[in-house]
Amino acid sequence: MSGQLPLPDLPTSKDGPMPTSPAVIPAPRTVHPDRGTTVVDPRTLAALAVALEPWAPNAAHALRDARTVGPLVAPSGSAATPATASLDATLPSEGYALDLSDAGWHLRAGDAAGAFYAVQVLLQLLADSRHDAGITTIPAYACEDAPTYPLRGISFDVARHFFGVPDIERLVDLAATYRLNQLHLHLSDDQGWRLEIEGRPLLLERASANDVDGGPGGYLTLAEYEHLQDYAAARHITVVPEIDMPGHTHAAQVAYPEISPDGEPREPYAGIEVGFSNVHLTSAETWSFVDDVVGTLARHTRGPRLHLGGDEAHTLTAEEYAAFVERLGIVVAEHGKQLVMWQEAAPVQLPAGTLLQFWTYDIDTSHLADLARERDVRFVASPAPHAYLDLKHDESQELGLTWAGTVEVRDAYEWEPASVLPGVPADKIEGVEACLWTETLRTWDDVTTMLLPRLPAVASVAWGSPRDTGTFLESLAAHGERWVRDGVAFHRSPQVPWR
Ligand code: TNX
Repeated sequence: MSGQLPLPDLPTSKDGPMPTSPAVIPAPRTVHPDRGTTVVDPRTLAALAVALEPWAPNAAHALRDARTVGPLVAPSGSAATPATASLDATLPSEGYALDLSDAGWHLRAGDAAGAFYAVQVLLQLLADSRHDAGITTIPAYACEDAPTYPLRGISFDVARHFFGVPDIERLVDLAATYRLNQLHLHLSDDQGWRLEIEGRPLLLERASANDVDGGPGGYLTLAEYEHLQDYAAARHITVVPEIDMPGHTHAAQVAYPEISPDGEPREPYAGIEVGFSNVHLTSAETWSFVDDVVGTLARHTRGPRLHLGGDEAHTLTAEEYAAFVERLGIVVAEHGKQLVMWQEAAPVQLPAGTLLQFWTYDIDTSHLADLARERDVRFVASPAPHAYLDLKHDESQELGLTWAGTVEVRDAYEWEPASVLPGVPADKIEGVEACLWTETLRTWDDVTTMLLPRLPAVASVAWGSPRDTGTFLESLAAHGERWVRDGVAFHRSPQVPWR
């Protein structure tokens, strides 16, 4: 876990003319003022990758995929700009410093993750490079940077509509660009079950070939799940799997009717209602099922955390809910993992170190401050009006929901985690997670249309970037050019001065 650094007071540009700052998102903490440009030489890039390889191989690998605007050739008749890359123990975990000029390209980082993030910044500069008379240049950039929050995530609902390995990989790539470090996969819901579970073959046979509107559905095998974790780890991203209980369980009940309160068979569900299902709370059948599920997740998840849902169990009384969730916490602890739950679980006695994910103001939040003071719990901020990227950008957008209003790019950018969780002190906030639910999203283009340009906004909040809306929106315009080049669908928010 990285330490929390105080944010420096940086001047903002709100009053002056629009700056033409390099389009780096999230903006680093400290960026040195305009120092002109530096020539991009492929030999310098290669030397930097070689220097990174021994201690930051993921960063070296990412750098070898660097792309520039126009062909990249070594300037004739001159020696290459030298490059160095070093591990610097004085920098915080995930922190880094870059100093790029024609005198030398220098990278320092507190650890391999920091080096990876430095390279992500460099890749953004290269993607926005200038190419003139055969010479490629980028700004002579120098910055020092570290994240404020140790957890910076994106959650992806592959239960309402299934998205498989290639799409999840693409999402990991996008998350890495914006220096996120957690991918939370929502792997079960009323409409479908999406992960192979040892000893429970009927989950895949009976409860996965369905999604909202009766689409084909799908699932991840455990081998695919392991592969995705490797893919994510190579980008310094940890996967947190979520299986939702004790509500959102209709699909599980289709597969194993004996875990239902009435034990009756059920047909697959293809609607988008929430809050109507729950498992039998105390039966041996249910708890043997829970043990199989948590056991499989624990054995096959590399990261320390398992998310067990706990949201919208509207069919239960508070006492029934608390008894079930308390026992769930014990099972997860017995399997050696840390628990994450949606905020509804706040009143329940949960294992020390549990993370509670805040998402809505629609349920009573008055107890959160007491809880933060009295118990060993920490919070993840996913407030729907800012971080729910499945909500429409504006009323005219066809995709998306509106239950918590609309979320324009400025709404996703202009907020502070410590101000949105009522009464919770900043040091109890582990981080920020953007959420992408997929009731209305069917294709990868739908996914990126909702994520872009808002994921970079939430990522800036999660990183703890010094906020400057004008500069940020300008930077998005530069990133938009790249999305156009790469054929990535995005929402042309009228708030962004697209180029
Ligand atoms: C609320 S967020 C839900 C999800 C829906 C989402 C739609 C949460 C913990 N529950 O079941 O998909 O809203 O925005």
